[in-house]
Amino acid sequence: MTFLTYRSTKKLNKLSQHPLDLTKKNVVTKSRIKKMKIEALGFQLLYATERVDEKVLSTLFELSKDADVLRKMKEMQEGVIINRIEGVESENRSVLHTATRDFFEERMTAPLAKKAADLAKKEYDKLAVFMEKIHKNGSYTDIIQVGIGGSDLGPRALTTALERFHKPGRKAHFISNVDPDDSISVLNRVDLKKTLIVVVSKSGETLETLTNEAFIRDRLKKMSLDPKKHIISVTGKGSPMDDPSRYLASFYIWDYIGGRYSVTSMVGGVTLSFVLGMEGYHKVLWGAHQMDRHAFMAKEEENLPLLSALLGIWNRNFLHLPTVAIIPYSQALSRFTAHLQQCDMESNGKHIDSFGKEVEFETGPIIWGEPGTNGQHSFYQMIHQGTTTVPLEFIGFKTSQFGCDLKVKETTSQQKLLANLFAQSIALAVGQKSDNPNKTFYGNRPSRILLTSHLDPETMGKLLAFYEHKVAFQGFIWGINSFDQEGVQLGKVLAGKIIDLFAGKGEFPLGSAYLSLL
Ligand code: G6Q
Repeated sequence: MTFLTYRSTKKLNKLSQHPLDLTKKNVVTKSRIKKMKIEALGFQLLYATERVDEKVLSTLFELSKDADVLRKMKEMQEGVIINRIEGVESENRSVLHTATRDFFEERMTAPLAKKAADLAKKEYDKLAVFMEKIHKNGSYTDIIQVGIGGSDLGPRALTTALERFHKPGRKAHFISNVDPDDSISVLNRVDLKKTLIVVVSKSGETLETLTNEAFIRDRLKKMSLDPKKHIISVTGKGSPMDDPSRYLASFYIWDYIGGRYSVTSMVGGVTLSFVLGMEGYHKVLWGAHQMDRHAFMAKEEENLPLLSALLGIWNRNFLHLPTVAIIPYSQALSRFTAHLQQCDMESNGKHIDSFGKEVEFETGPIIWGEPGTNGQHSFYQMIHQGTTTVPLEFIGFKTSQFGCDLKVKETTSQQKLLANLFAQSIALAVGQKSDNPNKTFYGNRPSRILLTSHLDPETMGKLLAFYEHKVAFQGFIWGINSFDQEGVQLGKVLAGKIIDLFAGKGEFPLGSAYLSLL
């Protein structure tokens, strides 16, 4: 059976002919808002403003059973080889990012998962010893993470989100782009004498990262600084970067940890433990681990990432909405949507299923977003009155991170922030009738809110894993492989050919045409 042939899919198709009209009187009511929610691990997922009724919901849960997603989630975490396309050449391996945080009391017992978790714990312990030395030594104040894509976005998002918890006097910087201005602007900001550089590349052969490493080595040399006292590597065993003699310290990751799922591995671990301390990084892992277990152990009806995945499928495949805006009402999460954009679009932007067959339905939507309330003063016009309906996923916190706030006109800034979040979800759902077409809001623009108390390292870990598993659940339902990324290869190959042209080598007529315009 496949997504299109499940009985539940057929039922949902019928139900989608007349989706719930949120603009009708007495639909979005106080009792609906209080009732349409699930709660777990300190999070509430509020979905009263989605276009679903009880019938649609129960059928969505049928869909999750038809696709057997809880079993698949468990199998993923056990190390079953799910990163594969049947019958054609593919990566053909396990997907075990959850092993990078599976060293708490309750652990996976399947041999592959256990082995992966043991290896991850070994790296974690090695990091703890290294960080202890670094902290004692006290001569490093800054760290620069050099990496791109999965080796940049997640670590950058979490480091930014947890700035409130950074140790005093510790700063993190990131260089990702091969644009030389990216390197130079960071290098101009730090005192390299007091700076650690962590070069992160799973493959050890990414053009941008190797170029930027060379850029930094050159700078260190010019300052008569020894790279071996400053540069740390994180890479795969046997990669071109796997040469511990060139680095102050070397850490490993494995091929079964996808780049975009690697935040909790050493890919994010070095920078996070530098700024948060080992205990802060440990809390992130603990949070993620709790969500990992919840994702396969909680019943369908109580499962946070699964419900979010199902509501997303309803919007994408049955209401045919092409995009999703993820809007955190939290400045700390200003880089989080960029990470989720990669996590979701690189995972589920696929045109074939796991059997190599062309899919005849829509897969991953376009993911984008910026924090609220800022977005309200920019693209919300289109969201409220444009011709494309954009479902929203809001993230909100009851209290601020710093706890430093001021009452202005009887309310705190945090209350104003939350007021805006709730107002938007209501306005988008119910709309506004008016005789003036310019002031008419059609409503029926779906949204849901993931609400929790505050953003700390443990919550951040949960939030990260919530989204990783939401993406995985959607892939399981569609029957696609969410864990490879062939789509980024072609551009890389052609860039290589054009780089050759710059170096006076090779032939590539279309590339030469561009070069002739320079
Ligand atoms: C993520 C992708 C991709 C990758 C980067 C960097 O899932 O595979 O974004 O992370 O291309 O790759 P390296 O870590 O190998 O340099």
